[in-house]
Amino acid sequence: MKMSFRWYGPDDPVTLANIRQIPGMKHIVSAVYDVPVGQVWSEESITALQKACQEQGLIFDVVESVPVHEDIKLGLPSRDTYIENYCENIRRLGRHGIRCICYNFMPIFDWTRTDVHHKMPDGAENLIYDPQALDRMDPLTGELSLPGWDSSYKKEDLKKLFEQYAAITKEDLWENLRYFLGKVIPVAEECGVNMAIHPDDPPWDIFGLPRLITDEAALDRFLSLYDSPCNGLTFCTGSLGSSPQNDIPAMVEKYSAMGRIHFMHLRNVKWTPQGGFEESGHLTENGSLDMAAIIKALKKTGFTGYVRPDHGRMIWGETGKPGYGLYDRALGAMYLQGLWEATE
Ligand code: DNO
Repeated sequence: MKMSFRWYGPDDPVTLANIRQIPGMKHIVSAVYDVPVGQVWSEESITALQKACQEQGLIFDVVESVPVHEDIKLGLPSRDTYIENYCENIRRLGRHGIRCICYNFMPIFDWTRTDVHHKMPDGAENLIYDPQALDRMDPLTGELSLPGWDSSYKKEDLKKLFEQYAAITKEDLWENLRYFLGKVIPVAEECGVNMAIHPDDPPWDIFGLPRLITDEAALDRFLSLYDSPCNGLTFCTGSLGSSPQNDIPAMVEKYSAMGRIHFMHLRNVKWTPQGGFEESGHLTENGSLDMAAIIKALKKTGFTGYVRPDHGRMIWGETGKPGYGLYDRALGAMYLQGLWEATE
């Protein structure tokens, strides 16, 4: 496995100089953040990221994310222009040494939590999802601040998007995903780039919006939409694992054996009696997932793709982007590498 760390670019309070000091850390996962969704990334911005990583002895070869414009998900006539821009981004990134692109196909909202500063008994802060709290949130009237949330939306844009999604079914969304893959995967193949869809987080519908990538049946269906090694997965244990119905070690073993996992997001979650979850420390005993069994499944299937320690808690007084501080993710990286070494 290739150990990587997500870095939000020069504005990230976590610096590359910090990241390089984490033992075993070699690869950087990043993105160009100053371009609106759907536009082409400038060669200069990509080169600048690449250069900054090289200067710290790190390799920038994974992008998370090239976001998919809502018109593509909605299947609007304008989608072809946005898909062409997407393909151009794949070409440019491929030329700059990017081997894996992570993206998602969730309508409007990316990952969603109901509290990103939840105090744990030990004083750490974590992120939680409480279904009752979600029911009380109204994205159209309330002041919304979600972690994976594009804050550039105005209320009226959002209202229009909700109306547009009300007119499409889950099957329409699958069809729009198939159309997208039909155009981008051949380009990815030519450029030697692996596309890796991120599962929906949480893996169920929210705010009445349809979500697709939620369980094993959905992953099977997704992979069969375009049968190419380049059409693969970001297997996020915390996203799929927040549903107790998903057997995470078995799913990891299955898709890794097929060679269709290009990127692993590794973190633990703890299910709550209310049907929600808390993001716990990475350790198996902290949550509901068997992290050692997941690593063993990767080892058994000869996994050589990218791995990153996913969300950490905020500990030791650190402040910053919820889920993306330095300290707890660094602890996660060490724990995961320890498990990996123990399997050798
Ligand atoms: C959350 C992340 C997601 C992920 C996107 C991929 O922490 O894993 O926001 O980057 O869903 O497009």
